[in-house]
Amino acid sequence: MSSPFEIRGVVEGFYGVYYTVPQRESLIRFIGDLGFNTYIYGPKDDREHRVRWREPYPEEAMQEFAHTVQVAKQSGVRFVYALSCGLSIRYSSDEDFECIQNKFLAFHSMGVRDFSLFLDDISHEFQHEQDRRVFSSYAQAHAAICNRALEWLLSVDSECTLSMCPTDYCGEAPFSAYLHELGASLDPRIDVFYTGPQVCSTRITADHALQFAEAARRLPIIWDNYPVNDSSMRPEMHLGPIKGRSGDLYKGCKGIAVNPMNQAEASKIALVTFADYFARPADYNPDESWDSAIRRVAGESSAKHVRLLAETTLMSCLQREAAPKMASLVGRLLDSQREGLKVQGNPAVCELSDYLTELDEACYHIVNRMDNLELRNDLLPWIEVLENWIWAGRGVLEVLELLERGKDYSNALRAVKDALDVVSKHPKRITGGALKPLVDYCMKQVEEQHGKLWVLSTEPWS
Ligand code: GDL
Repeated sequence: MSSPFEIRGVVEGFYGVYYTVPQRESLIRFIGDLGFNTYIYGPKDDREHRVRWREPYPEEAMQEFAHTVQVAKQSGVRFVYALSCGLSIRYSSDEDFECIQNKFLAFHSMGVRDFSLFLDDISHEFQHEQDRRVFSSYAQAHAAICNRALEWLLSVDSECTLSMCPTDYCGEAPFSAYLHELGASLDPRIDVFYTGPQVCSTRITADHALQFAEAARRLPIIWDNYPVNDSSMRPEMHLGPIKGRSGDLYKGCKGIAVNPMNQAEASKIALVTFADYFARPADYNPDESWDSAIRRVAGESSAKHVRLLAETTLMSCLQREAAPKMASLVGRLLDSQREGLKVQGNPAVCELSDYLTELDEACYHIVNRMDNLELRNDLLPWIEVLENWIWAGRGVLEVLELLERGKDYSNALRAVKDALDVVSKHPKRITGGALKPLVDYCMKQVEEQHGKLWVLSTEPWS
Protein backbone atom coordinates (compact mmCIF):
# COMPACT_ATOMS: atom_id res chain seq x y z
CA MET A 1 0.00 0.00 0.00
CA SER A 2 1.29 3.45 -0.72
CA SER A 3 0.55 5.67 2.24
CA PRO A 4 2.08 8.76 3.78
CA PHE A 5 1.85 6.96 7.16
CA GLU A 6 5.01 4.93 7.71
CA ILE A 7 3.47 2.89 10.53
CA ARG A 8 -0.03 1.51 9.99
CA GLY A 9 -0.84 -0.70 12.89
CA VAL A 10 -3.18 -2.29 15.35
CA VAL A 11 -2.37 -2.22 19.05
CA GLU A 12 -4.15 -4.93 21.00
CA GLY A 13 -3.89 -2.68 24.02
CA PHE A 14 -7.28 -2.73 25.70
CA TYR A 15 -8.58 -3.92 29.07
CA GLY A 16 -10.85 -6.90 29.45
CA VAL A 17 -11.22 -10.10 27.49
CA TYR A 18 -8.53 -10.19 24.83
CA TYR A 19 -8.32 -12.13 21.61
CA THR A 20 -8.07 -15.87 21.22
CA VAL A 21 -5.21 -17.04 19.04
CA PRO A 22 -7.49 -17.73 16.02
CA GLN A 23 -9.12 -14.31 16.39
CA ARG A 24 -5.74 -12.59 16.57
CA GLU A 25 -4.39 -14.48 13.59
CA SER A 26 -7.52 -13.76 11.56
CA LEU A 27 -7.16 -10.09 12.42
CA ILE A 28 -3.47 -10.05 11.48
CA ARG A 29 -4.19 -11.65 8.09
CA PHE A 30 -7.06 -9.23 7.57
CA ILE A 31 -5.04 -6.10 8.32
CA GLY A 32 -2.13 -7.47 6.25
CA ASP A 33 -4.50 -7.66 3.27
CA LEU A 34 -5.58 -4.09 3.98
CA GLY A 35 -2.01 -2.80 3.86
CA PHE A 36 -1.34 -2.43 7.58
CA ASN A 37 2.25 -3.29 8.51
CA THR A 38 2.32 -3.56 12.32
CA TYR A 39 0.59 -5.56 15.09
CA ILE A 40 1.47 -4.59 18.64
CA TYR A 41 0.63 -7.20 21.23
CA GLY A 42 -0.18 -5.70 24.63
CA PRO A 43 -3.60 -6.62 26.04
CA LYS A 44 -3.79 -5.23 29.56
CA ASP A 45 -5.39 -8.35 31.04
CA ASP A 46 -2.82 -10.82 29.71
CA ARG A 47 -1.28 -11.77 33.05
CA GLU A 48 2.26 -12.21 31.78
CA HIS A 49 2.04 -8.92 29.91
CA ARG A 50 1.13 -6.74 32.89
CA VAL A 51 0.15 -7.89 36.40
CA ARG A 52 2.60 -10.83 36.41
CA TRP A 53 4.98 -9.37 33.84
CA ARG A 54 8.07 -10.91 35.51
CA GLU A 55 6.85 -14.46 34.87
CA PRO A 56 7.52 -16.35 31.67
CA TYR A 57 4.57 -17.51 29.56
CA PRO A 58 3.61 -21.17 29.79
CA GLU A 59 5.21 -23.29 27.08
CA GLU A 60 1.93 -23.79 25.15
CA ALA A 61 1.38 -20.04 25.04
CA MET A 62 4.88 -19.54 23.61
CA GLN A 63 4.16 -22.14 20.93
CA GLU A 64 1.02 -20.24 20.03
CA PHE A 65 2.92 -16.96 19.89
CA ALA A 66 5.50 -18.59 17.60
CA HIS A 67 2.68 -19.55 15.23
CA THR A 68 1.17 -16.08 15.35
CA VAL A 69 4.56 -14.51 14.65
CA GLN A 70 4.80 -16.67 11.51
CA VAL A 71 1.29 -15.65 10.45
CA ALA A 72 2.30 -12.01 10.88
CA LYS A 73 5.44 -12.55 8.80
CA GLN A 74 3.45 -14.18 5.99
CA SER A 75 0.98 -11.29 6.15
CA GLY A 76 3.64 -8.60 5.82
CA VAL A 77 2.94 -7.41 9.37
CA ARG A 78 5.62 -6.74 11.99
CA PHE A 79 4.74 -8.37 15.28
CA VAL A 80 5.68 -6.13 18.18
CA TYR A 81 5.77 -7.59 21.67
CA ALA A 82 4.93 -5.05 24.38
CA LEU A 83 5.49 -5.44 28.11
CA SER A 84 3.59 -3.40 30.73
CA CYS A 85 6.01 -3.59 33.63
CA GLY A 86 5.11 -0.25 35.21
CA LEU A 87 2.73 -1.45 37.93
CA SER A 88 5.49 -2.91 40.07
CA ILE A 89 8.92 -2.54 38.48
CA ARG A 90 11.93 -1.30 40.43
CA TYR A 91 13.53 0.86 37.78
CA SER A 92 16.90 0.65 39.51
CA SER A 93 16.88 -3.12 39.98
CA ASP A 94 19.12 -5.38 37.91
CA GLU A 95 16.90 -8.38 38.71
CA ASP A 96 13.88 -6.59 37.29
CA PHE A 97 15.85 -5.58 34.21
CA GLU A 98 16.77 -9.22 33.78
CA CYS A 99 13.07 -10.11 33.78
CA ILE A 100 12.54 -7.72 30.87
CA GLN A 101 15.51 -9.27 29.09
CA ASN A 102 14.21 -12.81 29.58
CA LYS A 103 10.76 -11.85 28.35
CA PHE A 104 12.10 -10.14 25.24
CA LEU A 105 14.71 -12.85 24.52
CA ALA A 106 12.02 -15.54 24.43
CA PHE A 107 10.22 -13.54 21.73
CA HIS A 108 13.46 -12.73 19.93
CA SER A 109 14.20 -16.42 19.60
CA MET A 110 10.96 -16.90 17.67
CA GLY A 111 11.81 -14.09 15.26
CA VAL A 112 10.38 -10.99 16.93
CA ARG A 113 12.61 -7.92 16.49
CA ASP A 114 10.30 -5.14 17.64
CA PHE A 115 9.54 -4.46 21.27
CA SER A 116 7.71 -1.93 23.37
CA LEU A 117 7.55 -0.89 27.01
CA PHE A 118 4.12 0.36 28.00
CA LEU A 119 4.22 2.72 30.98
CA ASP A 120 0.62 3.93 30.64
CA ASP A 121 -2.07 3.75 33.33
CA ILE A 122 0.34 3.47 36.26
CA SER A 123 1.06 5.63 39.27
CA HIS A 124 2.57 9.05 38.55
CA GLU A 125 5.07 8.52 41.34
CA PHE A 126 7.72 6.06 42.37
CA GLN A 127 6.46 2.95 44.15
CA HIS A 128 9.83 2.01 45.62
CA GLU A 129 12.03 4.04 47.93
CA GLN A 130 15.16 2.70 46.26
CA ASP A 131 14.15 4.30 42.93
CA ARG A 132 13.52 7.66 44.56
CA ARG A 133 17.12 7.60 45.77
CA VAL A 134 18.63 6.56 42.44
CA PHE A 135 16.66 8.74 39.99
CA SER A 136 16.16 12.48 40.15
CA SER A 137 12.64 12.15 38.68
CA TYR A 138 10.08 9.71 37.35
CA ALA A 139 10.85 10.79 33.79
CA GLN A 140 14.54 10.03 34.35
CA ALA A 141 13.66 6.54 35.54
CA HIS A 142 11.50 5.94 32.45
CA ALA A 143 14.19 7.25 30.12
CA ALA A 144 16.83 5.17 31.87
CA ILE A 145 14.96 1.87 31.72
CA CYS A 146 14.03 2.39 28.05
CA ASN A 147 17.53 3.52 27.03
CA ARG A 148 19.05 0.58 28.84
CA ALA A 149 16.59 -1.81 27.15
CA LEU A 150 17.37 -0.37 23.72
CA GLU A 151 21.15 -0.60 24.20
CA TRP A 152 20.82 -4.16 25.33
CA LEU A 153 18.42 -5.11 22.48
CA LEU A 154 20.82 -3.66 19.94
CA SER A 155 23.70 -5.60 21.48
CA VAL A 156 21.67 -8.78 21.00
CA ASP A 157 20.59 -7.95 17.46
CA SER A 158 21.16 -4.78 15.50
CA GLU A 159 17.74 -5.16 13.83
CA CYS A 160 15.84 -4.69 17.09
CA THR A 161 13.67 -1.66 17.75
CA LEU A 162 12.03 -0.29 20.87
CA SER A 163 9.05 1.97 21.35
CA MET A 164 7.43 3.13 24.58
CA CYS A 165 4.15 4.48 25.89
CA PRO A 166 4.77 7.28 28.38
CA THR A 167 2.70 7.75 31.53
CA ASP A 168 1.42 11.06 30.10
CA TYR A 169 0.25 9.97 26.68
CA CYS A 170 -2.51 12.47 25.90
CA GLY A 171 -3.22 16.18 26.15
CA GLU A 172 -2.32 19.43 24.50
CA ALA A 173 0.55 21.88 24.70
CA PRO A 174 2.32 22.81 26.88
CA PHE A 175 2.26 19.17 28.14
CA SER A 176 3.69 18.00 31.46
CA ALA A 177 7.16 18.55 32.87
CA TYR A 178 7.41 14.74 32.87
CA LEU A 179 6.94 14.56 29.10
CA HIS A 180 9.45 17.33 28.39
CA GLU A 181 12.03 15.71 30.62
CA LEU A 182 11.39 12.28 29.15
CA GLY A 183 11.69 13.68 25.63
CA ALA A 184 15.03 15.29 26.47
CA SER A 185 16.57 12.13 27.99
CA LEU A 186 15.05 9.32 25.94
CA ASP A 187 17.20 7.89 23.14
CA PRO A 188 15.94 9.51 19.91
CA ARG A 189 15.62 6.07 18.28
CA ILE A 190 12.80 5.13 20.68
CA ASP A 191 9.32 5.87 19.32
CA VAL A 192 6.75 7.32 21.71
CA PHE A 193 2.96 6.87 21.68
CA TYR A 194 0.42 9.70 21.86
CA THR A 195 -3.38 9.27 21.96
CA GLY A 196 -4.23 12.85 20.95
CA PRO A 197 -5.78 15.65 23.03
CA GLN A 198 -7.86 13.14 25.00
CA VAL A 199 -7.48 9.47 25.91
CA CYS A 200 -10.17 8.78 23.33
CA SER A 201 -9.84 11.75 21.03
CA THR A 202 -12.69 13.30 19.05
CA ARG A 203 -10.21 15.04 16.74
CA ILE A 204 -6.51 14.61 16.13
CA THR A 205 -4.71 17.03 13.82
CA ALA A 206 -1.16 17.44 12.56
CA ASP A 207 -0.94 20.42 14.86
CA HIS A 208 -1.79 18.34 17.96
CA ALA A 209 0.83 15.77 16.98
CA LEU A 210 3.49 18.38 16.19
CA GLN A 211 2.98 20.03 19.55
CA PHE A 212 3.39 16.67 21.25
CA ALA A 213 6.46 16.09 19.06
CA GLU A 214 7.98 19.32 20.29
CA ALA A 215 7.66 18.19 23.92
CA ALA A 216 8.68 14.57 23.27
CA ARG A 217 11.41 15.65 20.81
CA ARG A 218 10.30 13.17 18.17
CA LEU A 219 7.27 12.54 15.98
CA PRO A 220 4.89 10.28 17.92
CA ILE A 221 3.08 7.17 16.85
CA ILE A 222 -0.60 7.95 17.31
CA TRP A 223 -2.25 5.37 19.55
CA ASP A 224 -5.80 5.78 18.28
CA ASN A 225 -8.39 4.91 20.89
CA TYR A 226 -11.18 4.36 18.37
CA PRO A 227 -12.92 1.89 18.06
CA VAL A 228 -11.79 0.50 21.46
CA ASN A 229 -14.76 -0.04 23.82
CA ASP A 230 -13.23 -1.18 27.10
CA SER A 231 -13.62 0.18 30.67
CA SER A 232 -16.47 2.68 30.92
CA MET A 233 -17.23 2.20 27.20
CA ARG A 234 -18.06 -1.48 27.63
CA PRO A 235 -21.78 -0.89 26.99
CA GLU A 236 -20.97 0.56 23.56
CA MET A 237 -20.43 -1.13 20.21
CA HIS A 238 -18.40 1.00 17.80
CA LEU A 239 -19.31 0.12 14.23
CA GLY A 240 -18.91 3.56 12.66
CA PRO A 241 -16.08 4.72 10.41
CA ILE A 242 -13.05 6.60 11.72
CA LYS A 243 -13.43 10.35 11.36
CA GLY A 244 -11.99 13.47 12.93
CA ARG A 245 -8.40 12.65 11.93
CA SER A 246 -7.08 15.49 9.80
CA GLY A 247 -6.01 14.95 6.20
CA ASP A 248 -2.49 16.12 7.02
CA LEU A 249 -2.01 14.18 10.28
CA TYR A 250 0.84 12.20 8.70
CA LYS A 251 2.91 15.39 8.75
CA GLY A 252 2.97 15.28 12.54
CA CYS A 253 3.47 11.59 13.27
CA LYS A 254 5.27 8.43 12.25
CA GLY A 255 2.04 6.54 11.93
CA ILE A 256 -1.06 5.28 13.68
CA ALA A 257 -1.72 2.19 15.78
CA VAL A 258 -5.43 1.49 16.21
CA ASN A 259 -6.69 0.10 19.52
CA PRO A 260 -9.64 -2.12 18.54
CA MET A 261 -12.65 -3.38 20.50
CA ASN A 262 -12.76 -6.53 22.62
CA GLN A 263 -14.86 -7.85 19.72
CA ALA A 264 -12.26 -8.70 17.06
CA GLU A 265 -14.57 -9.33 14.12
CA ALA A 266 -16.76 -6.28 14.64
CA SER A 267 -13.58 -4.15 14.90
CA LYS A 268 -12.77 -5.01 11.29
CA ILE A 269 -15.37 -2.53 10.03
CA ALA A 270 -13.58 0.46 11.56
CA LEU A 271 -10.24 -1.03 10.53
CA VAL A 272 -11.23 -1.09 6.84
CA THR A 273 -12.11 2.59 7.11
CA PHE A 274 -8.71 3.26 8.71
CA ALA A 275 -7.09 1.51 5.72
CA ASP A 276 -8.91 3.90 3.35
CA TYR A 277 -7.80 6.83 5.48
CA PHE A 278 -4.19 5.59 5.47
CA ALA A 279 -4.23 5.31 1.68
CA ARG A 280 -5.56 8.81 0.95
CA PRO A 281 -6.00 10.81 4.15
CA ALA A 282 -6.76 14.08 2.39
CA ASP A 283 -9.54 12.59 0.20
CA TYR A 284 -10.89 10.22 2.80
CA ASN A 285 -14.69 10.13 2.86
CA PRO A 286 -15.96 8.36 6.01
CA ASP A 287 -19.41 7.60 4.60
CA GLU A 288 -18.20 6.04 1.37
CA SER A 289 -15.53 4.10 3.18
CA TRP A 290 -18.09 2.90 5.71
CA ASP A 291 -20.30 1.41 3.01
CA SER A 292 -17.52 -0.63 1.47
CA ALA A 293 -16.16 -1.60 4.91
CA ILE A 294 -19.51 -3.08 5.93
CA ARG A 295 -19.81 -4.91 2.62
CA ARG A 296 -16.34 -6.34 3.02
CA VAL A 297 -16.82 -7.57 6.59
CA ALA A 298 -20.50 -8.56 6.62
CA GLY A 299 -20.75 -9.76 3.00
CA GLU A 300 -22.95 -8.31 0.23
CA SER A 301 -26.13 -10.07 1.31
CA SER A 302 -25.91 -8.86 4.90
CA ALA A 303 -24.51 -5.39 4.34
CA LYS A 304 -27.77 -3.44 4.40
CA HIS A 305 -28.85 -5.14 7.62
CA VAL A 306 -25.57 -4.51 9.39
CA ARG A 307 -25.63 -0.91 8.15
CA LEU A 308 -29.08 -0.40 9.69
CA LEU A 309 -27.88 -1.82 12.98
CA ALA A 310 -24.68 0.24 12.83
CA GLU A 311 -26.75 3.41 12.39
CA THR A 312 -28.23 2.85 15.85
CA THR A 313 -24.93 2.46 17.67
CA LEU A 314 -22.81 5.44 16.70
CA MET A 315 -22.19 6.92 20.12
CA SER A 316 -18.43 7.06 20.76
CA CYS A 317 -15.67 9.58 21.30
CA LEU A 318 -16.22 10.57 17.67
CA GLN A 319 -19.87 11.55 17.99
CA ARG A 320 -22.46 11.87 20.72
CA GLU A 321 -25.61 10.86 18.90
CA ALA A 322 -26.04 7.08 18.73
CA ALA A 323 -28.98 6.83 16.33
CA PRO A 324 -29.56 10.07 14.38
CA LYS A 325 -32.09 8.56 11.96
CA MET A 326 -34.22 7.05 14.70
CA ALA A 327 -34.03 10.29 16.70
CA SER A 328 -35.18 12.35 13.74
CA LEU A 329 -38.13 10.02 13.01
CA VAL A 330 -39.19 10.26 16.64
CA GLY A 331 -38.79 14.05 16.51
CA ARG A 332 -41.02 14.26 13.44
CA LEU A 333 -43.70 12.13 15.07
CA LEU A 334 -43.71 14.22 18.23
CA ASP A 335 -43.92 17.41 16.12
CA SER A 336 -46.95 15.99 14.34
CA GLN A 337 -48.60 15.30 17.69
CA ARG A 338 -47.92 18.83 18.87
CA GLU A 339 -49.55 20.06 15.67
CA GLY A 340 -52.63 18.04 16.64
CA LEU A 341 -52.39 15.31 14.00
CA LYS A 342 -54.06 11.98 14.75
CA VAL A 343 -52.05 8.81 15.26
CA GLN A 344 -54.09 6.80 12.76
CA GLY A 345 -53.03 7.53 9.18
CA ASN A 346 -50.25 9.82 10.36
CA PRO A 347 -47.33 9.59 7.88
CA ALA A 348 -44.77 10.19 10.67
CA VAL A 349 -46.19 7.22 12.61
CA CYS A 350 -46.06 5.06 9.49
CA GLU A 351 -42.48 6.06 8.80
CA LEU A 352 -41.31 5.22 12.30
CA SER A 353 -43.27 1.99 12.27
CA ASP A 354 -41.75 0.97 8.90
CA TYR A 355 -38.31 1.85 10.16
CA LEU A 356 -38.77 -0.31 13.27
CA THR A 357 -39.95 -3.18 11.07
CA GLU A 358 -36.87 -2.82 8.88
CA LEU A 359 -34.66 -2.85 11.95
CA ASP A 360 -36.45 -5.91 13.26
CA GLU A 361 -35.77 -7.65 9.94
CA ALA A 362 -32.14 -6.60 10.16
CA CYS A 363 -31.83 -8.14 13.63
CA TYR A 364 -33.49 -11.33 12.43
CA HIS A 365 -31.17 -11.53 9.44
CA ILE A 366 -28.01 -10.94 11.45
CA VAL A 367 -28.95 -13.51 14.09
CA ASN A 368 -30.27 -16.23 11.77
CA ARG A 369 -29.07 -15.66 8.23
CA MET A 370 -25.69 -13.96 8.21
CA ASP A 371 -22.73 -16.02 6.99
CA ASN A 372 -20.14 -14.28 9.16
CA LEU A 373 -20.87 -16.07 12.44
CA GLU A 374 -18.02 -14.37 14.26
CA LEU A 375 -19.59 -11.01 13.49
CA ARG A 376 -23.00 -12.33 14.48
CA ASN A 377 -21.64 -13.47 17.84
CA ASP A 378 -19.94 -10.15 18.47
CA LEU A 379 -23.17 -8.28 17.78
CA LEU A 380 -25.62 -10.53 19.63
CA PRO A 381 -25.69 -8.73 23.00
CA TRP A 382 -26.45 -5.40 21.29
CA ILE A 383 -29.09 -6.99 19.10
CA GLU A 384 -30.78 -8.31 22.20
CA VAL A 385 -31.13 -4.76 23.54
CA LEU A 386 -32.12 -3.34 20.18
CA GLU A 387 -34.90 -5.90 19.77
CA ASN A 388 -36.32 -4.82 23.10
CA TRP A 389 -36.19 -1.18 22.07
CA ILE A 390 -38.00 -2.14 18.87
CA TRP A 391 -40.70 -3.96 20.85
CA ALA A 392 -41.01 -1.01 23.19
CA GLY A 393 -41.30 1.38 20.22
CA ARG A 394 -43.92 -0.67 18.46
CA GLY A 395 -45.79 -1.14 21.73
CA VAL A 396 -45.86 2.61 22.28
CA LEU A 397 -47.28 3.22 18.80
CA GLU A 398 -49.96 0.64 19.52
CA VAL A 399 -50.83 2.19 22.90
CA LEU A 400 -51.14 5.63 21.31
CA GLU A 401 -53.45 4.32 18.62
CA LEU A 402 -55.62 2.34 21.07
CA LEU A 403 -55.84 5.37 23.31
CA GLU A 404 -57.00 7.48 20.40
CA ARG A 405 -59.65 4.89 19.57
CA GLY A 406 -60.73 4.59 23.19
CA LYS A 407 -59.81 0.90 23.33
CA ASP A 408 -58.13 -1.23 25.99
CA TYR A 409 -54.39 -0.76 25.70
CA SER A 410 -53.28 -2.60 28.86
CA ASN A 411 -51.63 -5.54 27.06
CA ALA A 412 -49.66 -3.25 24.77
CA LEU A 413 -48.59 -1.13 27.71
CA ARG A 414 -47.44 -4.20 29.62
CA ALA A 415 -45.35 -5.26 26.63
CA VAL A 416 -43.72 -1.82 26.59
CA LYS A 417 -42.90 -2.09 30.27
CA ASP A 418 -41.44 -5.60 29.90
CA ALA A 419 -39.24 -4.54 27.01
CA LEU A 420 -38.00 -1.45 28.84
CA ASP A 421 -37.23 -3.56 31.90
CA VAL A 422 -34.88 -5.67 29.79
CA VAL A 423 -33.31 -2.56 28.27
CA SER A 424 -32.68 -0.89 31.60
CA LYS A 425 -31.09 -3.96 33.18
CA HIS A 426 -28.99 -4.97 30.20
CA PRO A 427 -25.24 -4.28 30.37
CA LYS A 428 -25.15 -3.07 26.76
CA ARG A 429 -26.51 0.18 25.33
CA ILE A 430 -27.83 1.00 21.89
CA THR A 431 -29.83 3.81 20.21
CA GLY A 432 -28.80 6.37 22.83
CA GLY A 433 -32.37 6.33 24.11
CA ALA A 434 -33.65 7.81 20.82
CA LEU A 435 -37.11 6.35 21.49
CA LYS A 436 -37.27 7.65 25.02
CA PRO A 437 -39.00 10.98 24.22
CA LEU A 438 -41.72 8.95 22.50
CA VAL A 439 -42.05 6.60 25.47
CA ASP A 440 -42.29 9.62 27.80
CA TYR A 441 -44.90 11.24 25.56
CA CYS A 442 -46.97 8.05 25.51
CA MET A 443 -46.81 7.70 29.30
CA LYS A 444 -47.98 11.27 29.67
CA GLN A 445 -50.97 10.58 27.44
CA VAL A 446 -51.81 7.46 29.42
CA GLU A 447 -51.50 9.33 32.69
CA GLU A 448 -53.59 12.26 31.51
CA GLN A 449 -56.40 9.98 30.47
CA HIS A 450 -56.29 7.26 33.08
CA GLY A 451 -53.91 8.24 35.87
CA LYS A 452 -50.62 6.66 36.75
CA LEU A 453 -50.82 2.96 35.90
CA TRP A 454 -47.21 2.03 36.05
CA VAL A 455 -44.24 4.00 37.16
CA LEU A 456 -41.70 3.16 34.51
CA SER A 457 -38.13 2.57 35.52
CA THR A 458 -36.04 5.70 35.32
CA GLU A 459 -32.79 3.83 34.65
CA PRO A 460 -30.57 5.54 32.10
CA TRP A 461 -31.58 4.10 28.73
CA SER A 462 -29.11 6.00 26.64
C1 GDL B 1 -6.13 3.97 27.98
C2 GDL B 1 -5.19 2.83 27.88
C3 GDL B 1 -5.69 1.71 26.97
C4 GDL B 1 -7.21 1.63 26.94
C5 GDL B 1 -7.71 2.97 26.48
C6 GDL B 1 -9.23 3.06 26.31
C7 GDL B 1 -3.69 4.07 26.39
C8 GDL B 1 -2.28 4.45 26.06
N1 GDL B 1 -3.87 3.29 27.47
O1 GDL B 1 -5.84 4.92 28.63
O2 GDL B 1 -5.13 0.51 27.42
O3 GDL B 1 -7.64 0.62 26.08
O4 GDL B 1 -7.35 3.95 27.41
O5 GDL B 1 -9.89 2.81 27.51
O6 GDL B 1 -4.58 4.46 25.70
